[in-house]
Amino acid sequence: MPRSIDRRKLILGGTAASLLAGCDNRASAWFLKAMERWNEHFQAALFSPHRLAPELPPGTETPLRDFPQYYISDDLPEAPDDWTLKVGGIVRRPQVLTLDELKKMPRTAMRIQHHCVEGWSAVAAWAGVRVSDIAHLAGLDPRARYVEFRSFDSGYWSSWDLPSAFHPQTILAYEMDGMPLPPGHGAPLRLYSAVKLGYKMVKYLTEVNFLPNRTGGYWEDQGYEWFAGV
Ligand SMILES: Nc1nc2c(c(=O)[nH]1)N[C@H]1C(S)=C(S)[C@@H](COP(=O)(O)O)O[C@H]1N2
Ligand SMILES: [Mo]
Repeated sequence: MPRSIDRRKLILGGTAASLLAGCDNRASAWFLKAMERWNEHFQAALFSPHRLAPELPPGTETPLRDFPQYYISDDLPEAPDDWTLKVGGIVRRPQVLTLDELKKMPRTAMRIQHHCVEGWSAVAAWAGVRVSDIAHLAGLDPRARYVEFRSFDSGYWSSWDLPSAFHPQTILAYEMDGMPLPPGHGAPLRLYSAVKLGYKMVKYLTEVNFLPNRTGGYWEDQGYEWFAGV
């Protein structure tokens, strides 16, 4: 009896050890991908498009000077004078929107906490246009399942599942703490959401593309989790 238990331990131990040590790289890569997919399904199943994240009371904002500014470019990304937002992919009415046009659309405001995977968090009040309102304006094709966000910051980008993008607390923000979005935080327009980690919230937006297929992102293509729900 003790001998057969030892044998089982040995077999299990051997399999786990070869995966962990990366002896068989293809097998362990496959295993990690499978785990990520499983985890993503699990998170997507827990995710409710109707559940609102708690908002924070006025006065809880992190002082602006203490709210970190992250961009991959060497220098502060600067919007061109003729900046517009292009809305495309599989939509019936592709759009090219100016900031004024965006500001005339229904406004959504929220005061929420930011979570960066690097271990910091901060609070700000954001205001802008819901991604769902943008999709409505552009006439979303029912085959769309994902949406890609692109920026003028050295090609930084990300892609999202539609339920998260259409959550009522997912907006394209042009205002932070009652002021025009500062250059360090993504001026003139950035994605902001209560339901995703920091790296999903693309700043310095140029394009929103609704797609039938899932793509990647700047950090996602380097191994960061794709779903990245909060
Ligand atoms: N265009 C662009 N968007 C971006 C990034 C970036 O480098 N470039 N960094 C992401 C990361 S990792 C985080 S945590 C947040 C940081 O937002 P903040 O600069 O307003 O704190 O922006 C996200 N969006
Ligand atoms: Mo981040």
